[in-house]
Amino acid sequence: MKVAMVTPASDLHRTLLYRLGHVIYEPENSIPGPLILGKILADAGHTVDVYEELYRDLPMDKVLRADVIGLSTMTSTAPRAYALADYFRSRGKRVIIGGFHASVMPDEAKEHCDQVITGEAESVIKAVIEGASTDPVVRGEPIPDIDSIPFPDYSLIRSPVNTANFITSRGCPNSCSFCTTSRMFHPYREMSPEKVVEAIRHYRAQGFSRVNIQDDNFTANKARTKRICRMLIDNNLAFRETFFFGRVDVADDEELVDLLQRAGFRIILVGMESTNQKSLDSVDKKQSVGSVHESARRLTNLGMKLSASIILGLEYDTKEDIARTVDFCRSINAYSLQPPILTPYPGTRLFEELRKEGRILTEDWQYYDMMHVIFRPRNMTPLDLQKLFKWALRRFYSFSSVIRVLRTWGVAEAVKRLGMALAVRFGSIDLSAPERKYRSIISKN
Ligand code: B12
Ligand code: SF4
Repeated sequence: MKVAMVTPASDLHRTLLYRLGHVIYEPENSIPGPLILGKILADAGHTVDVYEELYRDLPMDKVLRADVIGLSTMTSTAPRAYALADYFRSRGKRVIIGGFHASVMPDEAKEHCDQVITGEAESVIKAVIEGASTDPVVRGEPIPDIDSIPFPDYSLIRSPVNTANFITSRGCPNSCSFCTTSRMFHPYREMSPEKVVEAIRHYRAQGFSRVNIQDDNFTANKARTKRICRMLIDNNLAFRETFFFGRVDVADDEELVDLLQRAGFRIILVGMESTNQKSLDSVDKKQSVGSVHESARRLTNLGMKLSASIILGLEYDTKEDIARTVDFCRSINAYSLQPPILTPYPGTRLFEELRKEGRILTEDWQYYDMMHVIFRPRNMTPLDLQKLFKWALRRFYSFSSVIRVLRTWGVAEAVKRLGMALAVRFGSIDLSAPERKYRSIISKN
């Protein structure tokens, strides 16, 4: 059978402005799930093509050559996935929908397709595509031994990709109330260090010079992380600069930091979230502000590139708290700032709580992208929080920071920072239809 797997992007993320932003901000990369499922289907003898819509429009004529089309959903991409699904079905195609959003809203997704797969789809994808499993909603059970799952196969992708995203564990041992991934991937499972090294060898052989490790917490099991690092160093397989998500407490283990750096794991994204302890506690973060700050400072002092993620809009945060957190990140010379706006994703405890309190402003899912305020915060208006998001970006990616970046990381990074400084200033002048619609939602609240 001929199968196309499509990862859509929302109307907003397909505008010229966002596409330009992607060029500056991140190297082209793909969501791994469809490439794993595609590999399973290709091994079973099907012809598979995988497309991403984030960086380039879909070549519809090619997609429509498939017999079956699989669509991946995040919450913000669900409306676009549904529009595509309706179109593909009108052209006589069989359509399957899966991924994060469809897993928690299967009845909604079902209206637009032939079958929905919820959860991790590896165990059922072949049966569904081949017609052996015909229920309208099929539950994919998590595979306990993730070593047995094939690597994402980048030879199947027909869209531009220059970085291989790869995940070496599934889920997270913690359970923060806003988090969707720890619910989607449950229980927490780890790939063996041997398998991780095999994957890195595989991506090197495929010609990749960059890999992003997309585990929710690559350092959750420090002994395993150390073993992976040692094996990469011993086999001379380290990439120059690998990105990963970690807990800030890696800083407490200098041996680990040293091994990570020697194995090329130099860009760490850490969820620092807030400088307000009550806010941290409100989302079950189980960390103290003081220790997070101390560890973050130590990480930058030890030469790691720290991508600081702070959540804007936590229950008890005030404008002053947010300003203090941004300034702290500047003061320690964090490599980048990610200020996602708190987003109550359907399926999380947070969504249920805010809905019960009547604080959800819209269920137009396209705005659930962590860049739009879609709930009423406790200590400020939604518009104030939306403005703070833009302020945080402008404050961190200031023109004066370009000099600091030049001194710390050199010319290439300084040029990138200059691009960001321009983008966060002029990017807010967005006249696209989705932004106009959003402004009308937020101004009423
Ligand atoms: C890599 C990644 C990206 C990459 C690549 C994404 C892309 N090109 O679209 C980049 C950095 C570009 C990105 C961007 C965004 N991302 Co992102 N991303 C991730 C990340 C960190 C890892 C993905 C991964 O490796 N997962 C592991 C694999 C195994 O899972 P999977 O790909 O989801 O696939 C499995 C299932 O979902 C299912 N499945 C998936 N697709 C399909 C399709 C079919 C047909 C079927 C049957 C099953 C199925 O089966 C797969 C195998 O088990 C996840 C977090 C996470 N841990 O998942 C966030 C995550 C998916 N992203 C998220 C968000 C919000 C975004 C952005 C909106 C952020 C932003 N503000 O720009 C954008 C939207 C991009 C878009 N397409 O419009 C959220 C989604 C939350 C939600 N519930 O909707 C997540 C969960 C992070 C979070 N905050 O919790 N992202
Ligand atoms: S630590 Fe991160 S990945 Fe783990 S539950 Fe909390 S937010 Fe989710």
